[in-house]
Amino acid sequence: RLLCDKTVAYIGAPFNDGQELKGVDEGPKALRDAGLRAYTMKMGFAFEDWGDINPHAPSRYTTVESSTSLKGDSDDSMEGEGEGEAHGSGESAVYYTNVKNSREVGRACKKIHDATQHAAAEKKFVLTIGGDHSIAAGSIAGLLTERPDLAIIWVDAHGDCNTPETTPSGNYHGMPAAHLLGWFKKLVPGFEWMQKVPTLPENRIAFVGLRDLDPAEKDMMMHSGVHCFTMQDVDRYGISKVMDMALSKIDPEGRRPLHLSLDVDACDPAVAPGTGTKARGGLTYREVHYICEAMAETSRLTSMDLVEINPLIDTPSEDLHGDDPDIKGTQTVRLGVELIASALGKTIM
Ligand code: HAR
Ligand code: MN
Ligand code: MN
Ligand code: MN
Repeated sequence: RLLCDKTVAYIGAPFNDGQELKGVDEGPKALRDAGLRAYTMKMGFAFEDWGDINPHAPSRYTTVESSTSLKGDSDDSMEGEGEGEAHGSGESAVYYTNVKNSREVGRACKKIHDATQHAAAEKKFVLTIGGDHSIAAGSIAGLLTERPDLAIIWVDAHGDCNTPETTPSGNYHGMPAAHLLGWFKKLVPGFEWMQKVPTLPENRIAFVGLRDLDPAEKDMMMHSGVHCFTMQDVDRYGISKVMDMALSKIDPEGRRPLHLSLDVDACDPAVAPGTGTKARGGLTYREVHYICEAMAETSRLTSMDLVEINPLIDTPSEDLHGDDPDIKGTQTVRLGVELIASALGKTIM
């Protein structure tokens, strides 16, 4: 009995305000141009393109805008160390003010939330394409609303578990997991809607591929109930054992719908050069494919994010050997199509 239909709902989240580098917002178009629709249809899936979320336009889904708002301060302020200053009304005492572009990020994430919730309600396989990893706060929030027992494999070089108190950068793409886990003590302007979203229980997320954590972030992760599998674990146990362990932690009875949040920077930069925050010593081509294949083999994978693909800084495909002629585009874009295919059940035999 399948938890979702064999229909992919493709939700483009061309969004880069959660980090500093231009280009990651071109991911959704690059994957379309690479031939993703034809590729997945050949695998027996229906493919519905739900279009791109426009982060700067009113939502095609949202009817309720947040009723709370801060008065007279700017989106991009980086004041203080994460503590809201008093702004007369006293309202800002409950707000963080150091998340960069927070209103833009928050509003875009609400639109993504609405789209993934809608697609999940229609029993689709919900495929959200970034954009930077900020979009996972929206996609997972929407999925959790519709599929409350969802469990998550978060594949990343980074923990994305900073809070506004611990972030070294102010970039929201280093924080979405912490936000979903309910680790923020105050509101973030633009993200007021998150208060109504179910909090993700700590024991329902496992991180795979970790190798670049900030000190305070590492401390919070270690002292929480989240499950962490570093690159050293991949070395020690091999990727198949790591996936067995990760899945049995987040879904001991093997009954939950599963979500894969895949940040391409989890891959080694030799495999995925087209991404903004590279970290050496990452997953090999086969290891990252194995992760997707293992998720597909559960028959419970019902949604996926693919994020941080930056076509503008990607390596041309001439440098690739043995590439699939049915996929077009640069190296990391091609990898993205192949990983989606594996997550949808493409097997070698
Ligand atoms: N940990 C750093 C920060 O919070 C860098 C974060 C993230 N980069 C990513 N996310 N690509 O996975 O700023
Ligand atoms: Mn913008
Ligand atoms: Mn990430
Ligand atoms: Mn990352």
